[in-house]
Amino acid sequence: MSSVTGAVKQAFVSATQSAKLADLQRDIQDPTATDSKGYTHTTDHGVPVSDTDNWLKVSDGTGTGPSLLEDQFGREKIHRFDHERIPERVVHARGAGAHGIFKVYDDRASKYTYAPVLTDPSRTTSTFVRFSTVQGSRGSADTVRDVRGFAVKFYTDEGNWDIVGNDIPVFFIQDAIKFPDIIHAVKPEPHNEVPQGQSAHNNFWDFVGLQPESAHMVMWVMSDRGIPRSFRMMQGFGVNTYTLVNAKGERHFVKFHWIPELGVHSLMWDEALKINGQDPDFHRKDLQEAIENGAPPKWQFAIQCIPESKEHDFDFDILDATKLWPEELVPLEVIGEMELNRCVDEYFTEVEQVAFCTSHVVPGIGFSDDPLLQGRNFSYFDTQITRLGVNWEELPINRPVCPVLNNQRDGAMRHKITTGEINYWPNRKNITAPVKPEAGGYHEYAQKVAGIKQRVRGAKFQEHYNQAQLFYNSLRSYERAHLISAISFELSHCDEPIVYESYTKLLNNIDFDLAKKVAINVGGVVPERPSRSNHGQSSPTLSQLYYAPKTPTIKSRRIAIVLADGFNIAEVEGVRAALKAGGATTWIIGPRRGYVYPAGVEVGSGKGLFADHHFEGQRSTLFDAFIVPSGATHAQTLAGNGRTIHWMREAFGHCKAIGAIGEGVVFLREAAGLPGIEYATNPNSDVVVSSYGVVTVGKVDAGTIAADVLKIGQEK
Ligand code: HDD
Repeated sequence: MSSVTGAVKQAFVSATQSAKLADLQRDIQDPTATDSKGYTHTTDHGVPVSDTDNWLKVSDGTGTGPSLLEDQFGREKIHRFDHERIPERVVHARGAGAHGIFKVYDDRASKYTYAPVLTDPSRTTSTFVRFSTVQGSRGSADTVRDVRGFAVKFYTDEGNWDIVGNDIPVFFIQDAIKFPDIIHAVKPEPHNEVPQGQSAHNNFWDFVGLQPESAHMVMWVMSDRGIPRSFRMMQGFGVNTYTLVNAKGERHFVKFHWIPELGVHSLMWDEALKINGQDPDFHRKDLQEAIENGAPPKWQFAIQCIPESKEHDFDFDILDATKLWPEELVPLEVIGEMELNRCVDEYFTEVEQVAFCTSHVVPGIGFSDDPLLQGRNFSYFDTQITRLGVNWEELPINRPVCPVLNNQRDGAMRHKITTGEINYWPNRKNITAPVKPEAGGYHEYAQKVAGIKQRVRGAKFQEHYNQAQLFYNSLRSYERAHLISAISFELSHCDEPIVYESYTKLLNNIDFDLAKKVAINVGGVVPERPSRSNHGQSSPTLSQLYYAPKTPTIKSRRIAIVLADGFNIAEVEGVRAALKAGGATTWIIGPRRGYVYPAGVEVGSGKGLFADHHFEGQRSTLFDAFIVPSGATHAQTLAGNGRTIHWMREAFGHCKAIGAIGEGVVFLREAAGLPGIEYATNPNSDVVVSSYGVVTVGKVDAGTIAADVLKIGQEK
């Protein structure tokens, strides 16, 4: 038996890129492999089974008699099935996860922290990330309007560190004691369990109307941030204020940020609503598809730091989770990056059983007095015991990659066998000894605390509208229009006048124009004058466009090539190659799943292009851009089909890029009739006409048009 100090030393040599994956190998079972005796199917206690289809019965051979309770095989099968489910998470029940790696670029963060995970560029730390929605249950749809969870587990050599964040930098409430109230208010109402995956109901808007500290976050959720295009295209925020301590013992307050390589992009509300029905697993599948197609999602990791001495230098309280730290006041320092490069092998044991705790930090990282964080530190640990049981930290996905040893053993479902007679400290053998801070033991920062015990909130916690206004002012005009529509949609679903009237009154504290427009839409109280002046401040960093990649990219975008028999194969091949080179995936959509035949090839010859889906099999909402090649009969077929016409109109309505060539342009112009568009009208000209995202050309060298289509998505 080694001492803990010995075990900790051993941990320092165990870090490799695949530390967690290597660890998981111990438990991965391959059902295609037979054991040494050739058994392929056994009971849970390992006995080979010969018949899993017929319960043991009394029968004379001519008919069926009663089933026998003595059938231990039948009983085990049913009994295991009856107990397959565990309680779903009380919030963030629906999620998707993936494995990844994290690295820092250099040691620049050592001025703030001595945590090796943030300062040692030679390290590659394994991570597991779970993305989620908050309101809906496990089976709800992905593209609902909601906050997205962004929870990251770092398997460091000093133990697990969890950043349990969201895609929005602020939270609804300031004090953890209000969490049950906000969650009860947003979740389905207790009398009828309605609505699912929506905040558009009386209780939510009643609560947020009476709890104005939520105003700032409500603005974020009602903005396009509430309906991301993909988990891969969201920012992530630790939200709460944590602390970092450096080798000199100095402390800084810190906020954690994730910045997506692909930029921040959203769906349109109409798209989101439709995808909820058309493909409720859209985000889950998108994550898997990107990783499997060699486009692993990446985020930069950034910190914002405030020295302890400057804690009170701001007009907001830096420990108030309903406030962000404007980047103009506290710049972001990008120190590392994370890539998600491996899908899970099994959903339940990885995504469902992964358990995060805000209280899980490693030496060099600590907490602040943020009253939301303090309560979270209690709550997460508690909830894992209900969900998974007391030994939840031993489950494969949760166990650290470094040694774990202490004097707590036993409890339901203990996995490990720890040898020896000692399970207490101090002990005569000096084993399981605590590790001194100098040797790597966690050290609590010595913080002076004095005051009167009371239920109270700080003075600066009383101001609720300045940053809600800052956010609203910072949006582009179309982002504001989306936000106004979103709040109007939600309040339209509230049927108690006191609810929508109160909220429209509250909005007037944020912006007069916003309040007026929403009130008119939903039958609220139309204000005559602002109830509060607008400070007029804005920050470009709060518009999601700010995070668009410097060079527009089509990497990992889904592009549909819509065609029928008689299409131009050279164009399709050229365009496909160009799009593939840009990192996009292309999907052939034809009249049937099967071969579609180019011009000059006999229909039915088996020498066509294989379509991935037929026109009815997918919807335009599931793609980012569209190509319609030339070809006379092909274009006529498309023009005669209501679904293909709808595809183009709907895609155009969702501001998606559409590229067309030759007769494909005629189809767009005459059959789909996209309004207000300038088209390339000369079939013999190779001049590309680009108009409202519709890119058309009469004739083209294969591949040239692709360059124009590569511009997709910059603002979406
Ligand atoms: Fe929470 C889950 C994010 C406030 C109590 N929360 C949970 C998850 C995320 C967040 C991403 C899902 C983790 C996973 O994928 O397993 N929560 C946040 C953020 C908050 C926040 C960013 C504000 C800064 N949460 C918050 C408070 C409390 C909780 C104030 C309670 C006092 N949250 C929980 C929980 C959950 C949870 C009940 C449910 C399942 C779980 O923890 O593991 O304990």
